[in-house]
Amino acid sequence: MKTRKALFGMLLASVFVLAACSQATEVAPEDAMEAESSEEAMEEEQMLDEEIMDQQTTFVIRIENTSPEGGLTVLAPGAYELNDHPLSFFTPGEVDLGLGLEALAEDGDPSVLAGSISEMMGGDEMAGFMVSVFNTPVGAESAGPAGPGAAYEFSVDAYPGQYLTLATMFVQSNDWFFAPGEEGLELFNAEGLPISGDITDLFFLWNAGTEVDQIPGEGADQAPRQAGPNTGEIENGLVSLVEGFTNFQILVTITPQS
Ligand SMILES: [Ca+2]
Repeated sequence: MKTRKALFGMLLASVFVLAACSQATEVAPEDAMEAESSEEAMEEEQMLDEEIMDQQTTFVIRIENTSPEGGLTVLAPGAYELNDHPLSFFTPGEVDLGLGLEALAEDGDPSVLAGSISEMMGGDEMAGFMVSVFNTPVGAESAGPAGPGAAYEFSVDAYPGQYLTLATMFVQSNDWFFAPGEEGLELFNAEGLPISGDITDLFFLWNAGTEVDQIPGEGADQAPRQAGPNTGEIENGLVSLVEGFTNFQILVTITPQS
């Protein structure tokens, strides 16, 4: 719900901005002074925007499966979102939002989640927002899972103040996925400099709470063995951190391009 509220807030904010812009062009002569100062304010705001836009940076994000050959870690195609505020595909301690995280976490299908978020935001036209999927391992010819030694990579253009989140399934599970915490990743530090390097520590293994867990790597209802998508006992649980399981190896890096 928090995500929805935040999205709705942003939509409202942009409506007000549009309303303010259209008002500014329809002032009577006696309001000229006021118009002038509001024009100045708008110019100032625009300059500030340009300043921020000048600091736009392209970041390459790499999610690598560093498990040894035959290791339990397999990653699946995932989704990512860029926005102007802290963001997450879920709220820890609450049930799944029903936007498509379930298909991502149970079946490695990020398209439902990316599609419903895009729809909620009115498409990809809003400045500073984007949602998409990463689905083809580096060097592979087509979309598919990333086994030991394989990696996904994608890039985003972001300016100071923006946040990124992403999620990718831990394939040998019923409904587990890797993602950052509730606020996503703040792409610039307090000094306005782009973050860089190994950010694995900012990622966690989450349980979507949508399907009852079986032993990792063995469950008949887990993606590699299930009869079809969305097969398994419904759990109706809460999104939470996976506890007592550490048999996974990933490395996440972020590299700002100069
Ligand atoms: Ca399943």
